[in-house]
Amino acid sequence: MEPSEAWGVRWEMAASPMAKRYMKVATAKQSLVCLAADRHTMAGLFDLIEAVGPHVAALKTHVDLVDDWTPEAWSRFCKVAHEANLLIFEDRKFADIGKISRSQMAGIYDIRSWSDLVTAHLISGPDIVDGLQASWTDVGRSGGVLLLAQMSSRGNLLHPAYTAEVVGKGTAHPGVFGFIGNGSRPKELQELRIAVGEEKMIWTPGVNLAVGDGEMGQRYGDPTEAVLAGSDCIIVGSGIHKASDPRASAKAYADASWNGLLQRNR
Ligand code: 5BU
Repeated sequence: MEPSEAWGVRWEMAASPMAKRYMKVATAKQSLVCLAADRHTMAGLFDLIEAVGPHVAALKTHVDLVDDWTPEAWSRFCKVAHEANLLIFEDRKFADIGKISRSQMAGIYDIRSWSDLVTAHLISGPDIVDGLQASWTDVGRSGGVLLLAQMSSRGNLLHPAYTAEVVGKGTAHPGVFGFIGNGSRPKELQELRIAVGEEKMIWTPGVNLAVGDGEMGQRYGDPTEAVLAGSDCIIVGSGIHKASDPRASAKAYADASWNGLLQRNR
């Protein structure tokens, strides 16, 4: 199937080359799954990528939670991810002023040199997006920012008025790839999609086939429902990496998300 057929209006409206790249990969793999690769060792990460690579379209990392992290091992890991045709998304949740966020993209982890996407809060104002974009330019690369418009955790402070401001500023900025929405609440997600319109991506954590409450305030919603409500990518962590058979689990999430997309565009 061609991406234009699978994605319909989103494909036509998406202005960002990174969004097009994601939709192509997702179509080729028939999977709208971003794996939250929250394993704490490099070996665990390599195992995971090998097991699930064919069934996921992107890889979400927390580079600072790996116990035995080294620049060499990480660069090998990113190479393997590229070979597996995965976008790399560092969920760093930047929140500082523009110039410091730009510097934080460098430093020991040098996120600007290997990330295709990063998350940011808009709490410090819109210049954070320019700071992050400048850091990719500094190394001759390009990337996209996902702004946190909602979160999946209970009691979070991203209230509707805040969400509306993030969406208003973010939709107007070409450096914004899209928004993080709450995958655990389809109704909130539908409202977010209406506010965002068709041009930008909405990616959603808080998704698990076992719907309900997770650890420490995490909340989970159903993958197909999230896509039907307007999510373009379900971010799944423990549902895959803690499963007894991560590959089979990744395939199950891929099918649930892909079926959701086909139903949505029917
Ligand atoms: P889980 O194991 O599927 O619960 O992992 C969820 C991942 O998504 C984890 O890496 C979080 O950092 C990330 N996440 C989230 O759970 N909720 C949010 O609102 C945001 C990110 Br933003």
